[in-house]
Amino acid sequence: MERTLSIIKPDGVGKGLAGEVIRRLEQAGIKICAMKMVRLTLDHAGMFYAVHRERPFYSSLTEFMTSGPIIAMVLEGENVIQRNRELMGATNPKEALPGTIRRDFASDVEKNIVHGSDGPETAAQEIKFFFNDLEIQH
Ligand code: IDP
Ligand code: MG
Repeated sequence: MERTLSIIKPDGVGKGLAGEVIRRLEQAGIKICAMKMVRLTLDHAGMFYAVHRERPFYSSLTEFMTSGPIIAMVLEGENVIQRNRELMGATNPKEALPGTIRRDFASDVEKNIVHGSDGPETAAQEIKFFFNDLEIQH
């Protein structure tokens, strides 16, 4: 059994897509074992995306991530890291497959509706960033 962190980004919440994203996760048989709505500060967005610090889009990305509330979720299931990434689609919605969340709803490569951890180590780190053990259902 594997866990991953999913985020509905400010554009997803703002466009009223939280229900649609959650519906797709549930329909895929993925268990949601934690959920909260938060608004990140610039410091927290910077820490969350620290791996992208040197990238040209870092400051725009971190500002975007603070532009409104986000919904963070812990997902659980077999191979859920990869399965969530498949539901999300490629980072750039133009390259994402039809039927994926990003292809169906994202406006551009930055405002791409959802985040999903990319591997077991980042998943563990990212889950800890948002949730303590008491907040995660077993
Ligand atoms: P991922 O979210 O598909 O894992 P990453 O490469 O980890 O993609 O990038 C993190 C986030 O940074 C993306 O989801 C997107 O919001 C933003 N981003 C990635 N590449 C670009 C870019 O070339 N221009 C603007 N924003 C980008
Ligand atoms: Mg990533």
